[in-house]
Amino acid sequence: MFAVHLISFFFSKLQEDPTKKVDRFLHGMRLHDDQLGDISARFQAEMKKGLSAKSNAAAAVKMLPTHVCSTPDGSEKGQFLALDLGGSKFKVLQVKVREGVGIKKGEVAMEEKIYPIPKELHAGRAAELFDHVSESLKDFLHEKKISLEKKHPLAFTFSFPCEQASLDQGMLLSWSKNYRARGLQGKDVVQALREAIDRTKGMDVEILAMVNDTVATMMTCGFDDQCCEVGLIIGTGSNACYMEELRHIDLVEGDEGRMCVNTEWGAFGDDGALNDFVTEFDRDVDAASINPGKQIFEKMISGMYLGELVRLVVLKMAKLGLLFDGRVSDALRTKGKITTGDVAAMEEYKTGLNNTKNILIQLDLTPSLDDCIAVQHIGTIVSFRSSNLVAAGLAAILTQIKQNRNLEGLRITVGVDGTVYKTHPQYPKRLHKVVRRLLPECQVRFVLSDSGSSKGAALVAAVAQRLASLRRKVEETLALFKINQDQLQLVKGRMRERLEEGLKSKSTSTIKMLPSFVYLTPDGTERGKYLALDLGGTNFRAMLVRFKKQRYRLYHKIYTIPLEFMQGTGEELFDHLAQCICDFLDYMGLKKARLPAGFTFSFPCEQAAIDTGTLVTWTKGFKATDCEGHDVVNMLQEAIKRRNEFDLDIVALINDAVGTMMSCAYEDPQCEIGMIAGTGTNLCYMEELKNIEKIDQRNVPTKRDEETHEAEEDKQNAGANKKKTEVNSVVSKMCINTEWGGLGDDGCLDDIITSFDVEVDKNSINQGKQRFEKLTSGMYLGEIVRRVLLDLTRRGLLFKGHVTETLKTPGIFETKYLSQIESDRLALLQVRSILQQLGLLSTCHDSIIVKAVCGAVSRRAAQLCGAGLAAVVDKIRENRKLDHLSITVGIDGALYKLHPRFSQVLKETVRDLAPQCDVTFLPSEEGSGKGAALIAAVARRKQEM
Ligand code: 0WK
Ligand code: 0WK
Ligand code: BGC
Ligand code: BGC
Repeated sequence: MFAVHLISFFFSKLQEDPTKKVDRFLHGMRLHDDQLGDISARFQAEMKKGLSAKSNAAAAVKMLPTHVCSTPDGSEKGQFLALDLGGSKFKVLQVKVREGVGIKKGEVAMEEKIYPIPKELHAGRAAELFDHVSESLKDFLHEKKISLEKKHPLAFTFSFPCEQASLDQGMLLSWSKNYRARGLQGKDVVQALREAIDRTKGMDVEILAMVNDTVATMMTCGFDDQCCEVGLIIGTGSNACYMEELRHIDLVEGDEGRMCVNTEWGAFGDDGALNDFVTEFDRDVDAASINPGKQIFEKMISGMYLGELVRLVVLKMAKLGLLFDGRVSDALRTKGKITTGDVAAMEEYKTGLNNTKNILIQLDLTPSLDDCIAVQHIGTIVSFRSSNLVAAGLAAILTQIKQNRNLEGLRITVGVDGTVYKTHPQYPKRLHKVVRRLLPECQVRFVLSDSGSSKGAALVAAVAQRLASLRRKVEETLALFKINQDQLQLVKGRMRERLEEGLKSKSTSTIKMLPSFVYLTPDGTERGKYLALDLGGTNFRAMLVRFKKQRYRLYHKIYTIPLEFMQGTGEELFDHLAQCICDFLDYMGLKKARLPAGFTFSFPCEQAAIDTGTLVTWTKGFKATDCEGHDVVNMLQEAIKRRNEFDLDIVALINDAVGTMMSCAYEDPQCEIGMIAGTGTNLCYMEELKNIEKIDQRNVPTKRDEETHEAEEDKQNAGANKKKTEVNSVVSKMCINTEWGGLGDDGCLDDIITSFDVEVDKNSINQGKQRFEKLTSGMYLGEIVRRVLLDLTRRGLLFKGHVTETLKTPGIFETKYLSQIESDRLALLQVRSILQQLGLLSTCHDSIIVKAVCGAVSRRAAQLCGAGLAAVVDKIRENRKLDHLSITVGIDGALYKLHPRFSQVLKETVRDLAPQCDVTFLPSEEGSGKGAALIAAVARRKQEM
């Protein structure tokens, strides 16, 4: 019988090939690559519309954030219950990921049971549908003898468009496919399931994650293939998800890392974007569907509709006499009579034609061979168009990923599931071919999700569980650096007590409160040329400052201080300084000038006068020998003498905080505080002389002393100075260099010092000293961060637990990295490249944690400095018996100037802790050099008197 058919087939070849008439009839469905390229571009445009906050609401393609931020990384483990609802089969499963009896290492074992969903529940009340789901779950626990007592984490695959604010919450936007249960749209699906489980009673289930089936499929395939970053469903419905850059997802906070986006591409065209490709048959399918106007793209490609499309085409051609000699049967007129399964059967290699015949006969038709060939070809065109359209959508997604990563080509895997893809013989091959034709520069691998999506859902739940416990553990560590308002008030109080104590003559305070013998801030009358020398935390600067009519010129040169001089002998260190000065004077052609000099020495010095000072103790990275207890001005003079190439008249020795205050006071007379937030930390301020018990008040100069000579010079413009000279009052204030870095050396900060701080102190060159500085300054913040990162890595919470030599290297994590890593401008990728430079390979998630650690450490530093400053400004306000004080703080140091958030947190903390003070921060432009020259100018004038 069949042979006869074959012969007449060849005979008919001589007649017109029946497929030709079908090709003509369905030319609107036969899409060539340009059209597919166009559809792909349209879809990518729709994707961008869905991702952007501005256009998302109106976008047809919703691009729903899924809060799945990483594909499986091999560390997921645990036992989970899983529900898989929304595809052709509702399944309840138990998934054991690398854990549990008889699970081979790295393996996942699953037990599942399919529970039919009675048709009426598809369109009934959602509560009933979920009761059925929950009762099925309970039945499954019974059947699999899974204890009802134990708390079971559950992963829920729900294959409908949901707007999710987190993994364990999701509002149903609309039903699709053959579901339209009432009372759930706009509601939280997870909550509805929880309520149903509560109604069913007798189960203790914790719903950890709800995912779309595309996401679960991507994760399932990602378990074995790390390149799997796209999930594709071509089943009853159709949809795709992929890993998008977080910075492109406006609806989710943060721009760091990636997040899986559920495109819900089924709705592509709902806004008419595909009207020029939608055929009359598509419109008929849509009109007869339960959601007309919705899911246009899905209705052109997915299993729920392909069979119907074929039926409508066959019906139309039959009516037009192009098939079955125009005879039409009721069956052919009946919706759903040709299923997508039938279409797949028609396309079976060998049996396709015969299957077609049988299908048509079942439709009470008596098809000729040509009819069978034609109908088979209709099936081919309809399913071919489906795979072409899916390819176009996929090409848009892969192009988006390629562009996101600025790549020429892309090597990626697509995880696929769905009855159409799985059961339609030709579908996979066709899809792969067209994708590779549309994207020749990409290497796209397709992996079929062999065991359904619940493995993936369980992995998401495992990730959620792990991330939750990881986040909890990281949060616990970061919480150690959190300082609340009460604690800050305590620090402010402790700072205040020790400021007061430090002013006393026999003070035991760890805050040394060193008199600076600087009484007045500049008044703009300074004249002349001065050399300013500035030994700070990281380098040495020599400057020439020339003051003229309230203006100044400044030339400077910076010299590094090699470590061997910082920690060598005092002689070597000061010889190095002398050599730098010599080089500078040579460069300025002033070797013969014997200039008056101001020496900024950023270490605690006990001074008896403005031009002498004994180094009390080294701080920061310095520990040159034979310096502590010695007069640093002498040591420099000795070195200059030893060099015997130039001579200097060092008329002032000041601390960098004092120099900074003077520099800024030159611009803003209200500046009476100098603060350094740099390698080290310190603050000075103008204290009432009467409060400084430790100095001999008799040696206090009068204002005249401080101002007289101007009178001579300005006799010309007598009027102006007339008022000044008459006042011969005693100066009332002196600048005190607090050396607040020592707060806590008496243990008064032990309640906020963490074990990491203790380690940093123990491994510093001045253990037990400068505890406040070691919590707040640039020399130490990077090291604190490194030790926290080391601890988190050792606990497996970071860098996959790989403790690299780099991470074990003290001082490797410089504080400048904090400033870089915390800057908002820096995308996570750049954070990763900083970590890479440090030899630390990191994931996006790692970098988020590193950034959080940097933020916690720098925030605490700024808050503590804010508490300290609040203590000082409140003291000054009370000194002056003011209800309200306006004052300016001259500030310098790389931490204040370069860190993206330090200055803001410092300002906020002072405002909160000293509400009666209005504090203005004035960053010092030229460093403390100008300040040193100003003080030198005042000091020199006094000498000449
Ligand atoms: C099997 C997955 C399920 C998904 C389904 C889609 O486990 O999550 O919804 O594939 O294909 P369908 O069953 O609709 O053909
Ligand atoms: C610049 C000043 C200098 C001070 C330094 C502090 O001119 O006196 O020591 O700031 O900042 P650091 O260099 O420690 O960041
Ligand atoms: C739903 C998607 C789902 C797809 C495949 C569509 O109708 O809107 O959420 O992923 O079907 O099941
Ligand atoms: C020193 C201070 C200096 C501060 C800032 C501290 O280590 O003890 O004298 O002002 O660093 O440079």
